[in-house]
Amino acid sequence: ELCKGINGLDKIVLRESGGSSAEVYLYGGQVTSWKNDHGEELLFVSSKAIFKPPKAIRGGIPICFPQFASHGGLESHGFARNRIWSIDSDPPSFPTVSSSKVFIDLILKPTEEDMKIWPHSFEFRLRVALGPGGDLMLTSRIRNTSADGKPFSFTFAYHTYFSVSDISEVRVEGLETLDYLDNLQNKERFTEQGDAITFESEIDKIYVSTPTKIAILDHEKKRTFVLRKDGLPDAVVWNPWDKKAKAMADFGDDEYKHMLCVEAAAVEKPITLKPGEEWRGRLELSAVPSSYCSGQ
Ligand code: TA6
Repeated sequence: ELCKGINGLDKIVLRESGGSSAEVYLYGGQVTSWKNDHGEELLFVSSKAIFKPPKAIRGGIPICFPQFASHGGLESHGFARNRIWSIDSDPPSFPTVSSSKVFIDLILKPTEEDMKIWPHSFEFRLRVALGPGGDLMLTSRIRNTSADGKPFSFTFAYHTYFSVSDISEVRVEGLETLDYLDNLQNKERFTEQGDAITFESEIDKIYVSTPTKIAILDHEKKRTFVLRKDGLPDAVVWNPWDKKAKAMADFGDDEYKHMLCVEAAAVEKPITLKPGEEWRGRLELSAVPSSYCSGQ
């Protein structure tokens, strides 16, 4: 249902019959909560997050569009996460065969102001859905609605903040041996080592040409997040660690221990749309019990 969230910002609460739930703020079209059927919060939102435009909400699933980071001259991560989205009352039929009955459709179109900084007209339709087992599904459909015949290019990410019990006991599987651009080393290209990724310091890597499925194993919670993506060839892994955490006003000094960003993205190769063309990017998250023990 539509209700008032923090600072009176509008948010939609989705409840699934099995007990799982999700919350989406119209501000940023941003998911800020995803709970399993035991009411456990699966996403991280900083206790110091600022729910006040134009500051992006620190946590949940920020939508990075029309650019990821500063790959295109706009403000970091574009402006979609800094805008108030609308509820899309008459979405064109959603071809995805998601069996979910519980969803909300949001839409974002550029304002005059936006057209000054990014002179392209688009319609960005976002569907946030809860599946029968509590899976969270996000589908973005971005259409070039320019009348001037001009194509446009963009980069994109679902900047997902996962809640983890202890970052030093988390492993990520599915990215080993892949190439990545290291944001901490001038975006230089490297190849990842041969086994699961573990964390003992700041990481900011854009893995390119990644598989559709990535697993994030939380030892203490005996829980695995499974991230499935479609139309999003890259995956960004980020943890600010202690120094960077302290430097962020909207992030608690110790909170880096309890979060990890694994972001389904299209960064290395921008997406180009001719007028009338539509791009679709899907993210499906599930949280399953896992018998993983660290050091395995
Ligand atoms: O996703 C990684 C990243 O690009 C990092 O470089 C860091 O800047 C992070 O995003 C957070 O960006 P933000 O603009 O939300 O503070």
